[in-house]
Amino acid sequence: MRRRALAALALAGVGLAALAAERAAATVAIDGTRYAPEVVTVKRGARVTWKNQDPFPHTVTARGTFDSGDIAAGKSWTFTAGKAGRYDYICTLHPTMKGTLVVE
Ligand SMILES: [Cu+2]
Repeated sequence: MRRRALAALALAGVGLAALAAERAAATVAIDGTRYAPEVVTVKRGARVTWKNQDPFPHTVTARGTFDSGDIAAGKSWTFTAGKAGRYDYICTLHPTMKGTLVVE
């Protein structure tokens, strides 16, 4: 019985660790000339990675805050969200592409 309770506690610990990791990192796909999801919310200090799945380059650009430069086809770019705020960004190559990063 005691062993079973300990096993349950260990599993709960793994769940919490997974949750913490989820808050510490997020991924945004760039696919079909769109960011998916368009709005992503993370905790301060989280690493956010954009993965370009299109066969041509894109950027992730929030003027004055962050700018990936060209992300080639199949490549990714990671930004560490250091400051709380709401950051609207675009792709400078396709300015109709819009996304928002919310840092809590
Ligand atoms: Cu683009």
